[in-house]
Amino acid sequence: MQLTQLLPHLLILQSSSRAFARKITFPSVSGYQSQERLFGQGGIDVTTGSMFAGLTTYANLPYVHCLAGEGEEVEKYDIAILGAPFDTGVTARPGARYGPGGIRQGSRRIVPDEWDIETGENVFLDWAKVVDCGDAPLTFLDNTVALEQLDESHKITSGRSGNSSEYPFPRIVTLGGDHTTTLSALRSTHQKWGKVSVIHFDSHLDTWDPEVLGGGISHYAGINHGTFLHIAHEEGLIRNTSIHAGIRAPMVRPKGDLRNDLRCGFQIVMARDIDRIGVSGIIQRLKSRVGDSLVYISVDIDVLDPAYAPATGTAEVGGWTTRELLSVLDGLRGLKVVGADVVEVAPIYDNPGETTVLAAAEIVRSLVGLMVNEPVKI
Ligand SMILES: [Mn+2]
Repeated sequence: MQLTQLLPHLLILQSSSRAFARKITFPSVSGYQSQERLFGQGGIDVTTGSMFAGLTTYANLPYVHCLAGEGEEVEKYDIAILGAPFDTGVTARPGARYGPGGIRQGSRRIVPDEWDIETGENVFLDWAKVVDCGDAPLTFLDNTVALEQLDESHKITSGRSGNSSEYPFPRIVTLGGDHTTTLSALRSTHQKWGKVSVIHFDSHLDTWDPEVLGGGISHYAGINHGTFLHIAHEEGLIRNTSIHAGIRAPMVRPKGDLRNDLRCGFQIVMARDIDRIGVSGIIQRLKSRVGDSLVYISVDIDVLDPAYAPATGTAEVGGWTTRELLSVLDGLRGLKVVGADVVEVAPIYDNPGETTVLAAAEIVRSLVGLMVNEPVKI
C-alpha cells in the first residue's frame, strides 16, 4: 500500500486513540490503579481486580513521563521514583543496570490501598502524590556521558513544580544502578537544596580516593561505585556531618582509608555495633549526627547480609537483617530527607524467592514514608 493510501487510515487511528486516551483516568499503565472500568460481555469488569495486570510500576503507582520534552504537559507529583540503569562503575559483579526493573518486580504486591499494621499509616494516600517516572535513558557505552545524562534527568525530574500547594518541591527516590549513580543524585540534590548530610547504609566506605581506587589507571576509571562519596565531598555537595551505617568490608589502606573518610565528613557505625547498642542505639547515633540538617539517605543493598540480599555485586558477610534495616530506617522519622536511593541491586543473582528485590522494594517504601512524614520547604 502506498503511503498516500495509508494516510486516511493513520488519521483515523490517531483520532480514535486520542479519543480513547481521554477516557482513561490516569494512570493507564499500572494494572492496580484503575482506569475507568470497562465491562465485557456479560457485565464482567475486565479492568480492575488484580495487582498483576498492566505494566509494572513501582508499587503499582501511576507512571508519569517526567522527562517529557518542553511544551508537553506533565502530571504533577511530589515524590518521584526514578530508575538509573547503570552498572559500568562496579569493581566486582555487574548486573545492577537491571536493578530498577528488579525492584519494581519485587514491589508488585505493594499496592496504594494498604495501611501499615504498626502505624496505621498509608504513605501513598497521604498528602504527597507519589509516582513512578520510569528509568532515565543512560548510554551503556560511555560512563561520563551516562552520568551527565543522569545528572540532567535528575535535575529535570526534581525541577518540576510539585502537586502539593503547601510543599511544591518534588523529591526523588532513585532506584539504582550501581552506587556511582548516587553522585548524580547528590549533584541534583545540591543544586536544589544546597549541602546535605549523607546517611550512607553500606558494607563499604565508598569514600575511597580516586587515586587509590581505579584512578591509577585513568582519570575516567577513578569515578566509580567506591569513590563517588569522595568526589561528592570534593565537589562540595555534602556536609561534614555525614555518617555510614553497617560498615564491615576491609580497608584498602590500614590508616589512610579512615583518615580520608574523616576528611570526607563521615563518622562510622559498624555492622556489629547493632549487637552492642541495638536498633534504637543505631537510630540515636544517626539522628544526633545529622541533627537538623537536610539529609540524603543512600541505601546500598549490600548493607544487608547476603542471606537477606544475595543479589548484589560486592556482597559482604556479617550484615544486618532486613528487619533490622527497616526498623532503623523507620526510626529516622522526623529527619528532613530531601533525597534517597536504593542501589546495587543486581537481580540476576537473586533466588527464585526474590529475597533481594522484595527487601529492596520494602526499603523504598520506608524511604518514601520518611519523605511523606516530614514535608520539607526550600
Ligand atoms: Mn556502595
